[in-house]
Amino acid sequence: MRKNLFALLFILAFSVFIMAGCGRLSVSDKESGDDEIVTEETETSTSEDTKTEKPTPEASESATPEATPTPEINSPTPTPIPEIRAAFRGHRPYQVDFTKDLITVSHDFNADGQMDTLECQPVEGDNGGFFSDCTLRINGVELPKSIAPKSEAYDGLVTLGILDIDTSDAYTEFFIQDGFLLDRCTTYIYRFDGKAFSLFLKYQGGIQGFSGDNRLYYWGGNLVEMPQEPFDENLVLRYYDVTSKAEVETDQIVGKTLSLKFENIIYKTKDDIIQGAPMEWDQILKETEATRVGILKPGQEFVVVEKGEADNVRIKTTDGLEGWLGGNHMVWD
Ligand SMILES: [Ca+2]
Repeated sequence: MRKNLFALLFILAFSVFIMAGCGRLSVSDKESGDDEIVTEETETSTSEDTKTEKPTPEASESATPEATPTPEINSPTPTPIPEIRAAFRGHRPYQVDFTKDLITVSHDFNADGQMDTLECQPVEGDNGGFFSDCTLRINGVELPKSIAPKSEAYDGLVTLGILDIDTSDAYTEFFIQDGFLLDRCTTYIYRFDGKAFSLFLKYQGGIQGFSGDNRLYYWGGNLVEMPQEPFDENLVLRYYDVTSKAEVETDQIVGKTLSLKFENIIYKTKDDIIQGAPMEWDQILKETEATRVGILKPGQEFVVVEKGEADNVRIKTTDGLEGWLGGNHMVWD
């Protein structure tokens, strides 16, 4: 009887061991337990919640490297140095979307004249293939788990980016974006000094660009942001000032001659600008029949005459139409 009990216990223990070790990297197993905080609550949080949240800069936190098993290396991507330079010239971050592949980027992160190698291996969580975690190293030094991003977004960690917040200092920062939606994601911005990492800023929002002198341009802070359009510094209406840790309004757009690459409604008044959930172009045309002065054509030049208090500006086109542009940030609630 006792022998049978021992045999049963042994079989049970062995079964648990097999199930626990089956089919997953040890890294995923180790990380997914504590870090899986993907909930319905996160998914259904409203944009209002996000809008009222101020960016929360966090003082550089101390970083103690932890020993973690090396994840499996898949196919490294080519070193994108020219692409980084091109992005920086346009004051845009260089970005790599997370896939199952190891991300490798060569860049001098601490201005010591030596090229550094950043390796980032996304780690899938239990939420339908989204990435809940990642293992990130520069020159073999690992980003400590104490400051690594812990995904709170339903759709997980989505992007790695490189940017240079202040071109006069010795750092090029990199960030990891948690959540796909740019109006409600969290961006973790880090520095590497050659030996250790620090969390430079935890930003509530999606980074679109940077000035190089401590201004961060974010989604929703510009007259328009389109996924297919590169970031245009001329369209900035608000930015986050890293030095003063505050959002700043700017009227730098006023007086400029600009053009947009897609059609836009020119409204009679700023109160006519439609808000709310995104609409098809045909529906917008129908809704604005009585409230528009005309339609701004792609590439048609206009001068910005006045900046409104929201995401709108009064314009005058070169062929004499006057009215308001705006309503480019309609989002789902
Ligand atoms: Ca720098």
